[in-house]
Parts: sequence; C-alpha cells; structure tokens
Amino acid sequence: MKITDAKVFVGGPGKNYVTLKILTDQGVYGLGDATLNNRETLPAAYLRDYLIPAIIGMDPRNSEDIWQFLYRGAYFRGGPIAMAAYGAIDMALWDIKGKIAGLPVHQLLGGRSRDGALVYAHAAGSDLEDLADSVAARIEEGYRAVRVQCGIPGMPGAGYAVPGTRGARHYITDFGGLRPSVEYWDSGRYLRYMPGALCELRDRFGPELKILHDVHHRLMPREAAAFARAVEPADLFWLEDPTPAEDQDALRLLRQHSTVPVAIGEVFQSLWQCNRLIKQELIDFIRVAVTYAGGITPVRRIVDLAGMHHVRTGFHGAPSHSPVSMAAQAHLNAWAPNFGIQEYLVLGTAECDALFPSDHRMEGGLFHVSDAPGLGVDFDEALAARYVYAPGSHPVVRLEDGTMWDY
Ligand code: GCO
Ligand code: MG
Repeated sequence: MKITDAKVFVGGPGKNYVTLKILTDQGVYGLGDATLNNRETLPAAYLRDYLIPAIIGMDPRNSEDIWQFLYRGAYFRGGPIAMAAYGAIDMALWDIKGKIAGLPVHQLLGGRSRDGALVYAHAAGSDLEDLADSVAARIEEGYRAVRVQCGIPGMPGAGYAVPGTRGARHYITDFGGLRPSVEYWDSGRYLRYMPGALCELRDRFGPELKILHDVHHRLMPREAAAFARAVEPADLFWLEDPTPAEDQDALRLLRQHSTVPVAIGEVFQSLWQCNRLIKQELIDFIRVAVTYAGGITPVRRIVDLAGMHHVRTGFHGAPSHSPVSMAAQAHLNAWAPNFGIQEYLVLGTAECDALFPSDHRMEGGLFHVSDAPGLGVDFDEALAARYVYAPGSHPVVRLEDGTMWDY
C-alpha cells in the first residue's frame, strides 16, 4: 500500500481550519487537522512544501515509522508549526489504518473504557451576573462542567476571554486583520476580585457543577500560589495555566500552598515538555492537543506516562480545533484509562457539521464517540471550496502603564 498524494485545505465557517487529506493507491483516504490558531498558513506550507513530497510512496500503514521519520529525521525539529504538521499526517494515517481494519481508532488503541467522555464548555461574562447567566445557559444545554471567565471591576473586558458588555459573545480571534487589539491587565485587581467571584458561583450553582477556571499564564509564582489557596473554597475541578508555561519550577510553590487541581499543557508540543511536570507530579491534568503535540502516536505516550503519575487527561479543545482533531481526541478519550475531561467547543454549528459530517455526538454533557471505521469524520471538499483563509489575530495584553504581558 502506498501514499499517492495529499492535499491541504485552509478555511472553514468562521475559522481557518487546516485540513489534510492523504490519498492512497487503494482508494482509502485519511484526514488530519493541522490548525494552529492565527498562524494557519504556516503548517499548511510546511505540509505542502516539505512533508507531503517526502512521504509520497511510503506505506501509510507504518504510522510509527513515518512519525519517527518526520520527527527524528528533521535536524531542526519540533515547535508548534512542525508538530501541527506532523500531527495532521499522523491523524490521517490512523484514520487510514482504522478504515482498512474496519475498526474505529479507539479499538486500535485498546477499546472503550467508558460510555461517554465528560466535556466542558465555556461560560463568560462582562461581570458576575452576566457570567452566572452564561453558566445557567450551559447547564440548560446539558453541560455538567463549565469553564468560567469573568470581567474584573475597574477593567471591563480585560479578564481573559470575557466580553466587554453584558450578553455579548467574546471571540478570541479578531478577523479584522493581523494587527492585534490591546487588552489591559492588572494582577492586583484580579487577585482581589476573582476568588470571591468563584466562591459566589459555587454557592449559586451548588456542589455538583464542575467549575474550571483559566488564568491564561498571567500570574507570577507567588501570586499563583496565593490565588490557588484563596480559591480552595470554590472547589474547582481545575485551575488552568496559573503561571507562564516556560517556567515549570513555578508550580512547586503553588503545590506547597494549595491542593487545587492544576491543568497545564495546551501550549506544549512534545512529550519532553510534559515529562518533568508529570514525573514530578506537579500537575493533575495534562492539556496537550493532538495537533500541535504531534498526533495520536506521541500523545498516546504522554497519556501512558501521565497514568503512572496520577495525572489525568484534559485535552485542549478550543474552537480553533477542527472536528478532525476533536475526533482523534475523542478516540483517545474513549480509551484512556486516565481520562479526565475534554474541552469541547467545536461541533454543533450546521455549517461545521456539513463540512465535516460525522456521527460523533454530544449528549448530556458527554461526548459519544462514533463506531465508524477510522476517525469517523469525513470532509466535504466541494463545500470547502466556499471558504477562504481570513487573516486574524488574538489580542495582546499590556499593563496599564503599557508594559507587555502574557496573553
Ligand atoms: C483554552 C485556551 C484557548 C487559547 C487559544 C489561543 O483553554 O481554551 O486557553 O482559548 O486562548 O487557543 O489561540
Ligand atoms: Mg487555556
């Protein structure tokens, strides 16, 4: 069996999905997702210009060797662009493997370990009342777990991922062009306000709702430790990215002062970046994505390593992921003995479902993986021709005096 060709499509309904389709001499094809938010044309070019020409003629069934060829074969390797491109190829090869075996990918990994995978949705508000309305709406939709982000008095619209005005939706990506808008941040105001807001939500919604919160890398280690201690009464399911991801030692201080569960890893691109945090048991959830962590092949290894250290999965599932990588993650979620939760923001719009038909389904806050062979998601190429790449950016963050801060 041979890979004969591969095509890359960039675009989608309100998103620039990077979709890879690998074709074979036996008519079976595989799909992959290389979407890298606001940098979409780069993994697409890496695939078209470098990787696709190199894998044509290879046997697609040898997904492990092809992954090693891509990663170890590159002297300058890794980084989010390359890993997203390897990830897309790897997903497509697992899709092909499943289709030729007549089995869904989760069966190739070890079968189903659960009936449905717990997912969480996002709720955000310009202030606490607005946020409470948004949480109530998610519960109404059936979600049992919700990530909550709230505007801070004195800096409206400036908490991470919150709308500027009541009832408005907040979109991280602004398709107005490549020059980012500026949001302001003040850690002092955040630290004074947010613990009380989270505790208030816990009181309002009761003990059963799983509440998650994302700090988006904005606190210093001492502040993060103090914040983690202050939010303990809110009984969070997790506290996400409390400190900048580059400094893994920062978490030690937080661990010494709090038992709040910590989730990290959405910006990690390899097993090596997860290795220390997992082995030293400094985190409770690992947040990698099958796209920019390089595909199912390496993420399966991360899951196994995590399982040895009581770390559960909580894969990244921001809206930038296409239904193809969400399907790949759904198969891992169905199998992973140490599954925790899945961020879930992708399927559901009619346009998206039409572009990527599948019978994966969300019900009662759980994701039910499809039993169709392979990844169980298809791609309508004719429909894809309607969508074009739209340059976008997410905001940058500055302190009130103009100093740059972590987005
Ligand atoms: C999340 C993430 C995202 C990122 C986005 C950046 O937890 O969902 O923090 O929302 O901000 O993916 O491009
Ligand atoms: Mg996050």
